[in-house]
Amino acid sequence: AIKKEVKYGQLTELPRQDEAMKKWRSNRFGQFIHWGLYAIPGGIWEGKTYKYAAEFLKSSAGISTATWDSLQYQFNPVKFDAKEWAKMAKDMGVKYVTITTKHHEGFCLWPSKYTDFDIENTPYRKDLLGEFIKAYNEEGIDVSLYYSVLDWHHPDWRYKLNTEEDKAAFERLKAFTENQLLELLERYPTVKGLWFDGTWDQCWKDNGKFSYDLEKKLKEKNPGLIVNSRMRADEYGSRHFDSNGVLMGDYESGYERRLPNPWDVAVTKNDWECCMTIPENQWGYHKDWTLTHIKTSNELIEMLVQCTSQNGNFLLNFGPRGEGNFREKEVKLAKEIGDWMDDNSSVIYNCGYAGLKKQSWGYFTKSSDSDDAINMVVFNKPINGKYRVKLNKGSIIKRAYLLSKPKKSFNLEEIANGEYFLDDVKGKCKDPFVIIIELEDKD
Ligand code: JFZ
Repeated sequence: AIKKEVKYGQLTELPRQDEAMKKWRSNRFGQFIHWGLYAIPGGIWEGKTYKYAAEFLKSSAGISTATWDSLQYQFNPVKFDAKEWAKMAKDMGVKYVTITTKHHEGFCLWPSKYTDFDIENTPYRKDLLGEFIKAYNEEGIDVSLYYSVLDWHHPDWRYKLNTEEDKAAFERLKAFTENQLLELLERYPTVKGLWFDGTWDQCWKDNGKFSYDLEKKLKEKNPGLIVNSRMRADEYGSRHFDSNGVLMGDYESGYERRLPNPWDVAVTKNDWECCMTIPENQWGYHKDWTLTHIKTSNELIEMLVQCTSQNGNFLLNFGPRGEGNFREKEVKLAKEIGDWMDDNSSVIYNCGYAGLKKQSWGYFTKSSDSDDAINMVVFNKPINGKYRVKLNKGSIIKRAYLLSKPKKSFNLEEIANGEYFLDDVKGKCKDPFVIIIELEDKD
């Protein structure tokens, strides 16, 4: 294919190898928080339940902007305890968090100079985002900020620019967007990343230069800042990847409620992140969780491991209530995942693709700290009780053992060059468990 000249594509060479990016990559597990006015009605309006995503209730129920915006005067999360939230996240095992500072509804969780539709003008009044960032940072958790460019509240937002008046409005929206983002980075200097959303509108796609210049400006303001590919379009309107297929932003953020399926080694060459909901498509708080399947902790842990095995991060979403606390089910799942992480996080943090094909019992991961060990995370126990392990030709297993019982070694049966059966593995099979493979030194 003939290469196009792309002026407003990627800013730097990928994958980034600076300290900030290495840290992001080693984190692997993050918490996503969707919180805004939509948490108050929680998917139910005038007695009617709307099954579609709770954060879209305004649009699903056809609520006028004036009516929706008046929810601002009800936003009073008296049960919000930033320290408790941060503790729950820490105990779950996440190393970073991404919180919605402004979702499509346009309401801002920080006191913004550029709008009155913000936390300052609610009964709560305080700088909620500031409290949040401080508490998470104190637990050692990196904070990234989600920001929707699409804005149902802002009078200057429109999908497509048809008239001169639309173009003038978009100029004002661009200034507003840039001002707010620079304000966020100015107010909260510990922020590690920005997670852009609502960038699928025609106006954004038609203005690749704007997102290019903006990415540059934001990174000048906060060196090391990490932005998702969803932020960007190039001058031809290509999103995420430029017109030559080069990834834009710092990592691919197209894995939305899905994983590479089937497992695919091709994805390991870029940094990427999967964002996932616990129910089906619900990001904001929905009162009725009987509407769809609710994932179990083992399903979620498998997704986390699958991401890790392919060099991806896993961002698991929580939707707190309007009052500021989490539903019991979310607390319980966080605890179950945390219990698993307590014993097994060494196969997650700082780990990635092991250089081997996917095998039927589960996933390999490999720590970048170790040359001679690989981790097997088991989700499917074979009926014959033997684990078939296919390594690269010439690889010799020195020893294999359960991470939870390092003293006992398994019997090894060599089947072919680099291929083994592990026998006599009496792993508990209720939860995903880890087998460590120690390799013979090659030289
Ligand atoms: C967007 C939002 O509309 C949604 O409310 C939530 O914030 C989510 C994280 O992002 O939804 C999307 C965005 C992209 C895709 C699907 C839903 N996509 O690329 O398939």
